[in-house]
Amino acid sequence: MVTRPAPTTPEAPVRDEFLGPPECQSKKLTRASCDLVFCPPWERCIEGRCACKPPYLCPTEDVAPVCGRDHRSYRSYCQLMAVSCRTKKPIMSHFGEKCGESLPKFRSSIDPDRVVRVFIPDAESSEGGEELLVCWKIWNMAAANVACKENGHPLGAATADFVLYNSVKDDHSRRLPRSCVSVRCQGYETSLAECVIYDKARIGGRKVAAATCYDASQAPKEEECGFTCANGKCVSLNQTCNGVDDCGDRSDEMCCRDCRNGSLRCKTGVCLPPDALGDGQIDCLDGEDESQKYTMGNSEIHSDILKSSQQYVSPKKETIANRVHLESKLYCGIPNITTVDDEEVEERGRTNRVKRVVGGVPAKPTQIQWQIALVDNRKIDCGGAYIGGCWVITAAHCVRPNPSAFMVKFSLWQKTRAQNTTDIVPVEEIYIHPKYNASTYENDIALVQLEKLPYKDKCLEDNPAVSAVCVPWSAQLFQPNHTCSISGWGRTADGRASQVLLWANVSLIADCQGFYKDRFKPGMMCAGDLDGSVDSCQGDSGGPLVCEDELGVSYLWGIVSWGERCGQPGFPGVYTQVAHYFDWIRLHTGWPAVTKFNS
Ligand code: 4AZ
Repeated sequence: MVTRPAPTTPEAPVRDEFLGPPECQSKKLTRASCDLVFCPPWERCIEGRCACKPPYLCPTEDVAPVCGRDHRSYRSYCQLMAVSCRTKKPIMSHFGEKCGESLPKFRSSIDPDRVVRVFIPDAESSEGGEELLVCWKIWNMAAANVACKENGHPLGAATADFVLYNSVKDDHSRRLPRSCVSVRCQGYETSLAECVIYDKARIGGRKVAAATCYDASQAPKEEECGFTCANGKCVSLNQTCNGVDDCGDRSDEMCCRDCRNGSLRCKTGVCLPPDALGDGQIDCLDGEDESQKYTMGNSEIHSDILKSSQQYVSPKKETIANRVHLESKLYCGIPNITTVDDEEVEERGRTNRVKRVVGGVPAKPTQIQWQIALVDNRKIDCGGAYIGGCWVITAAHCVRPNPSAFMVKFSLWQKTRAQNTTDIVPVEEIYIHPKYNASTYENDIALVQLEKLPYKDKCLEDNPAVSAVCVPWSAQLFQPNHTCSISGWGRTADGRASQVLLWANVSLIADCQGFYKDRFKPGMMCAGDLDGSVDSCQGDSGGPLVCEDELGVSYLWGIVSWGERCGQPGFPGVYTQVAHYFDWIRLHTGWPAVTKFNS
């Protein structure tokens, strides 16, 4: 196989309207930066990096067996990839039960004239499989990178292009295949065997896929490089922020102000390829790529691909099934709407509009289903949020390490009167953040573990008016100016605590350091509006600040913590940033209780 020098970029423009600022570039973000993107199902997110999962953690439902190049049969694609992830060797051969020594395994090669060949095993055929070329139609750098990596070039491809089939020489020693298959890779793959392979077709006189592999020794110098990938590879500037993983580590798609050629930009600054929209698999952390605006036209195209891929099973199907499975284990962030009764509520907040500090309106009796009231020696001075299982999150300044002094009231509306859905649960244990500082309110977060019901493995009876809110695993999930909501029984403008649960919308505010100077510490976050008309106040502490993603799933984004009085213009409310404490929360609650896809 030949390698050509990587294309030189004539001049390297310093600024680019698509590529994000140098501060972001210097972070060397890649596909493993799971504050910004999802890890594949065989990896999980630990401290912001995707790490290999133990194979036994792979889901076992809706999976198909796969055959490895080691002649071993694996239960699922996820299991094989988890092993491959640990050993750093490509193991995948093909989907299917048959995997004996006698059955040839998947392989790919790149001819001296750059034509890409694949051998696809087929237990039914007499030769044990078939050699094919790759169709040019959807061939791109992400796929060419995988082909080159698989054939001994760690930095992947320099170019993904085509060769005219008629010009390909039949070199007698090897028969030239008459058919080609379409290969769609995302870029994480270590072998073309791991990509979606579909649509076998006769080639005729058309173009077939070719790749020039990247040769680091002949690459342009750093100063002359359009964009230097995190892995050191050099790509041209117009290959960045186009949705395609040209680098091979996705670093060219991670820090984007805007995306080229109409590819979608997630709010985290990551550009997605067009085929990621509405394909049933969430790629943006907030689910924007699967929200209604994208699922309309696109789902047809995708079902086409799935139909034609009948011939060769696609790993994407299993990934989607894995996600559905993980999602079904963890139910959070979606209130039970049938129980939000809207008839019986007098919305006094609308009619006699006293300006309350929270600027809020009374909630409906079972509207905020994760809101709890923390009872401390019969008094309610704090709120909290139910995150599922036996766990409630509140502010550290609301509790002491004395569980017997506390009770948790679920589905409370009027502060002093239970409704028929109200449930009162004793507290088993209180975990205050070990670095909580009572004078600065740093790390103002605590976990309240509920007592189990007698002879049961759960802590509260099923209650249609109680739902868990999701715990965010990434501080990038919501951005400044996002509108979220707060709720509580705290003080209103007249200085008195509210008798019914109030709620209000607030915006997330960036650069809070500017308002509070060095009183503002890591792990804190501001929200409200700068004229001070909406704010949380004394008595709301520990209560939830909740943000909804593009799919309508609610996350506990903040915990009411402190502020310079209440409703003071220029002094927004300060909240504990829950995502900042994800690893600490998970340490106590365990993985399954809080983790959605990145587990
Ligand atoms: C408090 O004293 C308190 N304006 C809570 C929230 C805010 C101020 C004070 C935010 O518990």
